[in-house]
Order: sequence, then structure tokens, then C-alpha cells
Amino acid sequence: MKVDKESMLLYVVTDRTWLGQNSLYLQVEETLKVGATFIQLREKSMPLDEFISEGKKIKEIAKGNNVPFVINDNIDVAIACDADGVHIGQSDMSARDVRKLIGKDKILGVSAQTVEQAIKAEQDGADYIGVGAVFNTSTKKDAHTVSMDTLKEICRSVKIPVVAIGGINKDNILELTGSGVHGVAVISAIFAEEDISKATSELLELSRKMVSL
Ligand code: TZP
Ligand code: MG
Repeated sequence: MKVDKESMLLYVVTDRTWLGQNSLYLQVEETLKVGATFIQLREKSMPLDEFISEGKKIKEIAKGNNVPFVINDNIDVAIACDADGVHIGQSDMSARDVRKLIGKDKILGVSAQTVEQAIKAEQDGADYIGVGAVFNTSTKKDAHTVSMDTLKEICRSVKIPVVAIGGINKDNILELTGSGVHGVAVISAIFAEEDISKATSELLELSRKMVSL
């Protein structure tokens, strides 16, 4: 499975922070059922074997909903569970090396905070770029803020799809209108919400509006 601009519309990144007694599988299923267009499994402190078996299950859910599925950061896990691809940051292995490891058919997403990083990622074989944090967020403590000007410049500088991330919610998403992004990636605006289906549907509709205005 490869990505197109439409798959960036509502890119969902998982987080267990607000999970409580609920099941991450059911939550992922819920967001995909109502139209989330991409799923990234992000686990920051899970033993490798658990991460792999979780990845295999999420892969089936994503496949059943025909949505691309990537693993955050961990290339070994992505390969072991035969995910559609992997998403890496600037402090991870270089995009060029990751591309060699996963092959040309897998999805490679790269986070970029500057125009130079975005151009390099595209040259190194990235399929899409994640840019952020575009707004303040408490979900990722070490996130750097990216200005609206830089976001626009990145969108103008690369041909591959660009998805904005960081602090995006239904109240500020339309501020991204005209930036050139193809969609939004969110964590708390979905997983911190009581009603995940409703939050997903609302964001999807707003994202469609944002990219078309
Ligand atoms: N990368 C940049 S900001 C961020 C990540 C993973 C966190 C996004 O989470 P939220 O809750 O949507 O602000
Ligand atoms: Mg990372």
C-alpha cells in the first residue's frame, strides 16, 4: 500500500495515555470505521515482543478498513509485523538508510521542522512529510514549534504530501487553511475525547474543508 494526498486528510496517531480500561484495538477500529485515513502505531515504552504482536493486530484492523498503517520510529517492529511502512523523526536513522532496509514498496514518513530537512527527506525517498508541532501541544514534550511561514514554505518546496501535526483540534484546524498541507495528524484531539467516533467525524469534515478552501 502506498500513500496519496487523500490518505493524509485525517492521520491518526495512537496513544495509550487516556486509554484506561478501554482497548486500543477497539479505539483504532472506531476511528477507522468513521473515516480516518491513516493510522500510525506509536508506542514509546513497550517491550519489543508486545509491540510486534500489537502491530500485527493493528495491521489486520487497518487492512480490513483499507487504510495505510505505519509504525512510529521502530524499523525492526515495522518489518517484523509487516506494516505498510514506518514513520521516523530527525533523530532516528537516516531516511536513506531506512528506505534501503524497508524496500521501495513500503511507506516511509519523515518528520521535518525545516525546509532543508523536508527537501532532504524527499530526496532520500520519503513518501510523505509530517511537519510540526504547528500549535502548542503537551502530548510530545520535546516537540519544536514550526511557524506558519515555514509550514507554507515546506509545502511549496516538496512534491510529496505534507501532513501537519501538533496541538491540532477542531477549534484551530481551519487556521491551517491555505498553508498547502494535505491534512492533519492528531493524537489528543481524538484519543483524549470521550466520544472517539464523534471527534473523528468532526475532524474529518473540518480537514476536508481546510484542504479545499
Ligand atoms: N510530533 C510533533 S507534535 C506531536 C508529535 C508526535 C504530538 C501530537 O499530539 P497532539 O495531541 O495531536 O498535539
Ligand atoms: Mg521519532
